[in-house]
Amino acid sequence: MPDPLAVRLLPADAALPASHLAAIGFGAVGRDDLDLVLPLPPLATPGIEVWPASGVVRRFQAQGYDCAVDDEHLFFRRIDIAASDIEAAAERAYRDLLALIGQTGHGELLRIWTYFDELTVGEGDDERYRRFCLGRHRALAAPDFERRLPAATVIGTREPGLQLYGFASRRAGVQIENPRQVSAFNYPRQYGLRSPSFSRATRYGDRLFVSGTAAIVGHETRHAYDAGAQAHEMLANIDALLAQAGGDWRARLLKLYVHDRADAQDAQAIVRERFGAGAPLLVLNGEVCRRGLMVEIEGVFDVLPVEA
Ligand code: 3EB
Repeated sequence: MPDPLAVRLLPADAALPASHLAAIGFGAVGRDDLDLVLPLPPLATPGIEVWPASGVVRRFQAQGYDCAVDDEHLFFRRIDIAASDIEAAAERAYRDLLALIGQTGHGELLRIWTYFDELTVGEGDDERYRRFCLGRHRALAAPDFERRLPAATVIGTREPGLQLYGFASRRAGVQIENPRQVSAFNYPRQYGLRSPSFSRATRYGDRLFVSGTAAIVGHETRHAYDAGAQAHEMLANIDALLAQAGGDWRARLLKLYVHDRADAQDAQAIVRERFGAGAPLLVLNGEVCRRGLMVEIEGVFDVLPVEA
């Protein structure tokens, strides 16, 4: 396959290519031809992420998911507006997802995004994000499952409901962990009854799917409530991860999540300092998985050819 899952950031009003696996919007988009519109208001230039297909696309529904498949990939998405018990909803969604990929033969999960409301509401082990992690873990736990976890993002929205999308393949990706961070699946007990089930990144051919990355070093939050210092720390994490993946990488899509609108400009400037003024960057208003974390970044990267 020439260039699988070559996502592009397009202007919010761009026409969709005739054949695409998925098109995702953010905030009030004013159009109805997208596969999913997430309630995350853009805090800079709005855009849509478009995932081109390789080959003919077939759309169908199965296991509570709306799906699209091309020659090798499965796009899946689910909207569960009634997900008030987040632990049960997460377990259901991830169990159904495993059933789905078993059914279609796309057994390798590459990348998952999950969004829900009131992310950090509740105390201690009752916090909704931690209960989400519990339900997800219950669905995914199996012998050696930590070695096969997809890259992931979990971000809080202001609208009720659980929304989830991602990609699976017939071909496996390669798990990449970050030497600067404890693997999330090995976080200690203090962050919840079950650790978050995701990998820091998935390498898939010449492409790297980087999980949501915050100002966590080891397993601890750095610079709590300081968006500027956290932006630098999260970029140091990204650089460590890219180095660990090997080679030189160019960003083809970056998403910066900012908890407070007031921090958007500074955080964006810090990211553009690192990736360039013209980097394909979406800045979105959303809540990060721990109180005190003000910013998070994720990305899709391409490996650069080695100079002869
Ligand atoms: C962190 O590193 C920040 O639970 O799937 C980032 C990306 C985070 C994914 C997840 C959580 C998740 O722990 C939070």
